[in-house]
Amino acid sequence: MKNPDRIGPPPQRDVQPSDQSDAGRASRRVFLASAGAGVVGLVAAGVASAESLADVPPRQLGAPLSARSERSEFVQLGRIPESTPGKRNVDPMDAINSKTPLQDLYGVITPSDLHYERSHSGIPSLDPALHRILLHGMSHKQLVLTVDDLKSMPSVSRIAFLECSGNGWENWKHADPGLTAQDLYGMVSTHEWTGVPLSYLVSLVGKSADSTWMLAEGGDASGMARSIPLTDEILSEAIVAYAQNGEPLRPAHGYPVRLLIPGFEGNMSVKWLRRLKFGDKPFMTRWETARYTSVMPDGRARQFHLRQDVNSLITSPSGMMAIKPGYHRISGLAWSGHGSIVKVEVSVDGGLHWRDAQLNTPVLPKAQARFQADWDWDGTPTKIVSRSTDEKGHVQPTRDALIGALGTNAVFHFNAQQTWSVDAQGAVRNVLA
Ligand SMILES: Nc1nc2c(c(=O)[nH]1)N[C@H]1C(S)=C(S)[C@@H](COP(=O)(O)O)O[C@H]1N2
Ligand SMILES: [Mo]
Repeated sequence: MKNPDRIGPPPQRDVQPSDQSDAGRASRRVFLASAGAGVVGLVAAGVASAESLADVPPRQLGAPLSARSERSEFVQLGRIPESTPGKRNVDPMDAINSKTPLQDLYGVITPSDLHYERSHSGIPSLDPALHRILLHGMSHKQLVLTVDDLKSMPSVSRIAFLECSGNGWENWKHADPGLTAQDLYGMVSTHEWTGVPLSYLVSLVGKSADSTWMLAEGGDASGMARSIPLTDEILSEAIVAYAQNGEPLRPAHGYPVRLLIPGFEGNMSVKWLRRLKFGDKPFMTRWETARYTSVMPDGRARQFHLRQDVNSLITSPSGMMAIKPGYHRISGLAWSGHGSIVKVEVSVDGGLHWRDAQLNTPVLPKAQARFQADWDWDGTPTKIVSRSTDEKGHVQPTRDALIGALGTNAVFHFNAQQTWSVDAQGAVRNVLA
């Protein structure tokens, strides 16, 4: 639109309009959407046609270049620190989680400063020159490695999600309608991780053949220590990582070195790693006897539920958003600790009918995948929901099926389908189903 108050010289016209009259101008600014135009027509709905540079703002003088770039002043992105579970706006001293703003992000890689944080005793500041990693137990050699030793070894890089087993725990018993995608599922993020393959270190110390478990211990005050089963899968995929998204690990994520076990519950990816001990049975730390167990409906506790199951959610539109009738590009994230996502289905009528969403490529194993689907909302109240399937054939369960199997005493491993309701005003809210 022509702005009479425009400051600066009039922009160059590179397209000659055939009709300069206001009426002609307005008539050309009709909506491009037309019947039967399919996806393209839908996408263009609401987009006015422009005809020359007079319709776009002029060029601008720039700010000086800098050593480190910041986000635009027009972009507000942040995590939400909380105490557990679901207590928000807490004093950061009391926070134990800080959640990723899933609904504000694009693609599948989480910016490093927005990767969720889960730390049981704060964030230690470890000097890499002083830090050491002890390798011992049932192995032929005992070794103490420096961080430089690790960096001089063969390395791998891998894009993988990390997810706290507590992710989604708000929805076990009831659905708080005031929660956003971030509040509900902000404890999953995807990064590119770089480090030494665990298998390389295992061969370096000569792990004895009957050592089938490994204790991983962190250097923070919490005494975080987990027993890791040394399956072929974990031996071939685990990384002793020192970098994330191209830079050294950030302190909150384990600087200078952490374990990364793709596909398994986040607490096994021990941060600030100080020791790996090989053994022939689980070490039964308090983290696996008291902490990361789930009380089943019959009262018994389930231990070593280690893998993160198939999961997905629609991030746009999602909780606490407001939408208008008309075209919407549904977008969301799907992931599975079993491997690659092969299918995501979307329902816009509360699960009565399903259709396949588009999966953005590449779809990587044990990484988040981005899905999209077209939706023309007619303005009547409804419910939208997604359901993912992974390469091993696991289908994301309904909430009823998950509760039927695990009851509601459990806190961890909630991977049920997430339903958002949309009311007549277009308000999007968290509901059970
Ligand atoms: N040493 C140590 N390692 C730890 C933790 C911790 O508190 N201390 N938290 C664990 C938990 S519960 C999770 S979900 C992940 C979170 O990793 P992130 O903060 O890098 O996202 O780290 C795990 N590793
Ligand atoms: Mo966690």
